[in-house]
Amino acid sequence: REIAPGAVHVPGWLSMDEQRHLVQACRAWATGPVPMRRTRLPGGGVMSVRTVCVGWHWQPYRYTRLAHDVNGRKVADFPGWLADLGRRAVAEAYGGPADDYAPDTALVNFYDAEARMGMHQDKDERSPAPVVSLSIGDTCLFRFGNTETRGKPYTDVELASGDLFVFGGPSRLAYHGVPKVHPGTGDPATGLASGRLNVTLRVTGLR
Ligand code: MD3
Ligand code: FE
Repeated sequence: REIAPGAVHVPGWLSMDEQRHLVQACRAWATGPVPMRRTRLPGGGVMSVRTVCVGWHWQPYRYTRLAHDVNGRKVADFPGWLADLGRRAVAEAYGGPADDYAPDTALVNFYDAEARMGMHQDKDERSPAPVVSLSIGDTCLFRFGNTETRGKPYTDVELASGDLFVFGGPSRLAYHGVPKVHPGTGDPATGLASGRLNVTLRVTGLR
């Protein structure tokens, strides 16, 4: 389950109850103060993924308290139960206590059947702490690359509903992306009728 140093995949980690709870929470955030939207990129492009942020607002390529690029409002507070889930996730992946892991932001990405995410690095956080990724709904093809280039070598992994992935240490700055979602592969019992949700927990290093 260690794909690369610090990159640990735990298939089926979330229970069905936890997945349902996360779907409900994502629904509330998606219609909250700063609604879920396709992020506009500085070059004029628009992401195919829909995103809503919790705790801090991410806009390319920084974190802010207010969503200046959407409606100027403050995003929803980061809940304590989500930080607890993050600590349990890091403890599970790395096999030890993670009491010092204090995520303060979540990026919730929704993929319809056509959505993709190109190869990129997550380097807007000013903390070396790991990123926790939770997947719900349709299975996707996840591409985990290297820290030097967008291209090869990379490892392809299928991410299914309930899967946990933790990216820390030497993997924290690796290129990664989602080249494909497999429509109709999710279980509607999660509360998600179609598409894929990915929730990433992060430490911004901001205050
Ligand atoms: C590896 N999300 O939000 S999750 C992102 O499925 C993002 O929505 C994808 O890439 C998604 O930035 C991939 C897996 C993931 C998330 C963060 C990482 C892998 C990562 C940060 C560093 C290294
Ligand atoms: Fe990313």
